[in-house]
Amino acid sequence: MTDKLKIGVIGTGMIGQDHIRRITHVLAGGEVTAVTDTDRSRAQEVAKTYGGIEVFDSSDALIASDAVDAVLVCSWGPAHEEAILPALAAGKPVFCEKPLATTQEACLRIIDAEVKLGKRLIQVGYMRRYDRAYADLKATIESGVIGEPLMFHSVHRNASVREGLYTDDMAVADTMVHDIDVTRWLLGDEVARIQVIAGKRNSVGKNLRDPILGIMEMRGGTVATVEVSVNIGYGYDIRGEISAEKGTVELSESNNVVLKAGDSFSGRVPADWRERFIEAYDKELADWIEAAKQGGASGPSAWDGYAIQVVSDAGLKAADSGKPVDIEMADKPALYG
Ligand code: NAD
Ligand code: ISE
Repeated sequence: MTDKLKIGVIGTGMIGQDHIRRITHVLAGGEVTAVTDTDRSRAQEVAKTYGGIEVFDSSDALIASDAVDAVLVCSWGPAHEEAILPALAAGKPVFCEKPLATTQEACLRIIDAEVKLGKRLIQVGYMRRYDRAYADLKATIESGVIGEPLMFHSVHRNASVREGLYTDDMAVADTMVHDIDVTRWLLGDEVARIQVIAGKRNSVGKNLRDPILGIMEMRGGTVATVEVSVNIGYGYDIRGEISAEKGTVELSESNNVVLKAGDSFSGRVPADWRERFIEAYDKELADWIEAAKQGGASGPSAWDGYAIQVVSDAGLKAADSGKPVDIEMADKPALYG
């Protein structure tokens, strides 16, 4: 396919709109031709803003349309499966925002359907793998210069979350899932056990279990710690450091410049995920568009989505009990290498 990929977007909320903006104004290979949202007025508003976009009443109708070559799923997690399965049945490539689905059973149904097709058609939106700093972290580990990784320390702080909409379980199921993804990816290993500790609560958003500390033991023995804080106030702060046998490597601050004035120095803290990972989102969607044009998919797979869901479910159990929970996963189909 040499023309632009015709993309149908399911879910036109925050990230749906951000992806429509980048497909329309930043990337060259695709165009948004169709949208749908359970809140029809929101979809209509977006179609009006951009022009040339058809509004559909349902995801099934959008997927079936000839105006759609590939499907971008940006609805709420529990609605992802009902969009992905019909898209796979129609043989249309899918980019699904994280999480792949919200239960292991749904993830396995999606994997089953993709395996039956005999080729990958799904990319899941774990965008940190496309971030330059994370890619450098991985390249440094793989170069061998710091030796064997022993520990990974991840910090994931959100300035604030939507009160009433962001619930206790989301610290693991919506936020920590990114850290679970990069831990598996950086270390090239699966999680064997997870413990989640909640201590003193932040008095901002005082009904939430916030902050929490996740401790993951990988099958190969490397240990990863993850701090998730969701009402830190000062900005969106993402950190990561590998401690290895012969050295360490960490993400640097994401500033373009550091200001020194008077007797102090300072730099900008990103406001939110859209700002911090703007390049990574651009790259992940560019990658998806190219692979979709060839009738395939690359990047984080449905298997990654499933593996993260298993760890996330165990993390929620661990948070409730305060005890470590062992990870039990299905066998990995050959399709996912
Ligand atoms: P949002 O609430 O702003 O938008 C979701 C939209 O989906 C809403 O407009 C809602 O009406 C619509 N919707 C819900 N169910 C639907 C269905 N069955 N069919 C059609 N539309 C439906 O939420 P958001 O923040 O944009 O998050 C959407 C998804 O993106 C979530 O899965 C979230 O985890 C993910 N997300 C990923 C990142 C990231 O960093 N990769 C960042 C934010 C959100
Ligand atoms: C949001 O859904 C994301 O995926 C962001 O990347 C994450 O930082 C945030 O905590 C989530 O709510």
